[in-house]
Amino acid sequence: MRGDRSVRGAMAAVLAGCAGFGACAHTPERRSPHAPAYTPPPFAIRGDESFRARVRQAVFMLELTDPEGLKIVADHVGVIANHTPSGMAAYETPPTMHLAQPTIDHSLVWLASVLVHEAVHSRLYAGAPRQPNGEPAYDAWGGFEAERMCNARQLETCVRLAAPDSVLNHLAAQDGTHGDVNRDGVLDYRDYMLRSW
Ligand SMILES: [Ca+2]
Repeated sequence: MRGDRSVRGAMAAVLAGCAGFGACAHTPERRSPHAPAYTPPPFAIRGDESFRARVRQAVFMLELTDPEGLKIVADHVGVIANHTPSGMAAYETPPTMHLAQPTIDHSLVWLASVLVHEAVHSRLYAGAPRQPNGEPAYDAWGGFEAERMCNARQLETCVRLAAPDSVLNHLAAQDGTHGDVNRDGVLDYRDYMLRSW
């Protein structure tokens, strides 16, 4: 919440600075160093206003404390959409991150770290070798080893964001199999449908 107000405050300051002049002479060069420009993220955020505000807050948190993590999102995600369940549709054009309500309602630190986790899936998808059908193997970007890589980067974000020990311990204890919801050793559509996040 604090981060979003800061963004709005900075925007309001810039707007207020222009409002007093008949012909606005505002240029980037003349902008006060205390009123940084607000640069919208290079991905679309699709959902109602509360969803978009919550995602913007998480993005702003990353901008402040894990800009490298935010760059992964910016480079590999085209749309962040309110959708059940959560997951990364890396194969869509543009790559689309789905976020369900339980993830949105989680702590802001957790949400910010999920943005990075899902973006790493998309980065893996983009970099994986293609099969004859033009698609990478699912394991290369969504399998157990891929999940471990995403969890590791998510943990790094959580450390940078000073997440509570409970969150750090939860992530550190993950073995990459959380997506196998029915615990049958196989990741497939049934697990996707059973997701509670
Ligand atoms: Ca399964």
